[in-house]
Amino acid sequence: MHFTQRLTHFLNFFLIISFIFLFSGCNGGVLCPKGSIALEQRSLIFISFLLMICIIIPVFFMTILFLVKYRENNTSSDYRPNWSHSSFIELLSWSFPVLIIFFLSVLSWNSSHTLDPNKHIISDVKPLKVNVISLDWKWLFIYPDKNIATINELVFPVNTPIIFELTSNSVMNSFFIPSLGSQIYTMAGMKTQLNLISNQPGIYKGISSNYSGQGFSNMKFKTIVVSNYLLFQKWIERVKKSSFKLSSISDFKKVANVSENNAVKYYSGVKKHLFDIVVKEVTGIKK
Ligand SMILES: [Cu+2]
Repeated sequence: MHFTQRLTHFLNFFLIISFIFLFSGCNGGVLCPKGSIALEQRSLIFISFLLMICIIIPVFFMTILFLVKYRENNTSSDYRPNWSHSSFIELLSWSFPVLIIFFLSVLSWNSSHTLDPNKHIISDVKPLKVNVISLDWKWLFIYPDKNIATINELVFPVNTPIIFELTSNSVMNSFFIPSLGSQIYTMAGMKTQLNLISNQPGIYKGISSNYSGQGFSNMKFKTIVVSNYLLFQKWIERVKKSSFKLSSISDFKKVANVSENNAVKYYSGVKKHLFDIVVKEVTGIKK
């Protein structure tokens, strides 16, 4: 095979591979944001990526350049065995990394403040509170203002800021809806907070992105973002028809029992302040 032929083969292969990588990412991951928080996080990823490309591309070119220029059978270039220092090269090779580190640090500083998970999302719509408790191996979602709870199903209306309060009844887990951005840890005896919004109705996958034992791989939940408040209200009514209740700690303990591959389950009543009780229970402070 000729060199040019081989090169075109390689370039074709490279093109196909890059297309696969470019478009396969777009089925519900962080690169396919559905809410304003996730959108900002994606641009952060892109900007950092582009900045780092500014270093990587010249390095690739220089590698080829040096290989060609300093090959053994090159007789046309200068031979300077005593050369030892160039301020120009020093300046070039230090200034770019310093500049990029500077830009990246400014970027990270700013975005870690604007995208702080504790920060409430500004909107005209009244925010919705959801308490999240990670169990072995399922997710319990409590809607404290609606007096309902579910296992492995999260439903909320579009364009409504959601204030999540999260904890764990067992080991550490990580709550993550990739399409909406911002993963956050759930820890026993601790409360973490997360503010998210979805600007597009749809069904998004939710996962635990922190390994937590043998049932972990099926510890997934569905996030259903409905297109209006009426549909949300209808869903609440459906949950309220359930005959299951979480009206006492012993009810909760039964739910919290270790189990794998859990189906969606609705609870039409929830003990008041159950979330705070679970947080305190674990720490042993029972006053
Ligand atoms: Cu902690």
